[in-house]
Amino acid sequence: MHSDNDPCPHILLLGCMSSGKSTVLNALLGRGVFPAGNRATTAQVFTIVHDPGCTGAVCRNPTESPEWHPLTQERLAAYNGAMSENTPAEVRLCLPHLERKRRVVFYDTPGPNTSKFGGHREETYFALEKLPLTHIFLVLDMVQLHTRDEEALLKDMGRVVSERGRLPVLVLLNKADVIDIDKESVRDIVGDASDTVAAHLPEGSPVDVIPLMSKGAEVWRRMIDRDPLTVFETEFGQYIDWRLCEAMLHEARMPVAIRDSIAAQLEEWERMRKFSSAFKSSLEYLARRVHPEAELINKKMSKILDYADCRKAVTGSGIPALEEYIDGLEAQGQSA
Ligand SMILES: Nc1nc2c(ncn2[C@@H]2O[C@H](COP(=O)(O)OP(=O)(O)OP(=O)(O)O)[C@@H](O)[C@H]2O)c(=O)[nH]1
Ligand SMILES: [Mg+2]
Repeated sequence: MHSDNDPCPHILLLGCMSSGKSTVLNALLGRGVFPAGNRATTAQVFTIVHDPGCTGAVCRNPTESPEWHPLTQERLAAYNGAMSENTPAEVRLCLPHLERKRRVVFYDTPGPNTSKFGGHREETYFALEKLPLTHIFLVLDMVQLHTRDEEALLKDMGRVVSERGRLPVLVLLNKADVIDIDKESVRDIVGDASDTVAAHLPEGSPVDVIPLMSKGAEVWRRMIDRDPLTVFETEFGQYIDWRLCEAMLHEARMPVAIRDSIAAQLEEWERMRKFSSAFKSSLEYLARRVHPEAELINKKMSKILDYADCRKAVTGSGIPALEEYIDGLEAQGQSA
């Protein structure tokens, strides 16, 4: 179905346990299919092939059988940990928000720092050392920077990058939603993360940084699709600090064209939100004063109002910036 020598980006998602690697994939897809949770969750490597020509999302576990099945959360949960060593389960899908018409291969890996499952570390290091990679997306948890585990992973990543040759690293600073913008500086956190990662890489290695709210993006995209959410997810999706989104966009270290594009989209959705809320106020006025049926219309309208909010929130989550970043990647420098 695809070959490892495919001249397209081959991206390793690397990071400590629970930093949000699988959630980034769910956010890109706009569905909650990749196993994610607050404990050591992904147990083996998953190969995810984005193919713009793919009409239905499918998956298979070559350890079990070569047959493809419709992609569901249940099926991936059943595969997770049931594969032979170094034999990734495979997913084939079309990520709906990537625009460039070419394949992109992602490898989701287990956080290597669980003391309970030694095999997780081996799987991840197999992926880091042996898979045909062109890029590393290093997912760091904003709440858990500078842990010993992170330090150990950065050291190993640096060693492998030196051995393998050119392998650009993009830092995804995830869980930005936990930042209290009145007390913490996004600029300082981004600068610190960038310096820390660069210090572990060969001199002059490029290190870009995109702050993300990947769980938020997943939830807002699912709200737009009317996908059933858990109570926790619904609550999670209620809150967003627009000042934080602005700061994330300003402080991200990525091509200027992406920043400009996202800033324009944010403005557009802000206009839509204002328009929607003005419209809603008029309808409320009508409902109260003039037309007894206006209340009904108003109920229908509130869905659209949620829509403009959700679209702006997704835009500010960093995930569309990541998508433009992926579209801009060149597969050069492929090693292995
Ligand atoms: N607050 C917040 N939580 C997030 C975010 N992204 C992910 N999480 C939560 O963090 C937990 C871990 O997410 P996963 O995606 O499973 O992390 P992972 O890196 O794949 O973890 P392993 O597979 O165990 O290595 C889950 O409970 C997610 O809901 C985010 O942007 N903000
Ligand atoms: Mg995972």
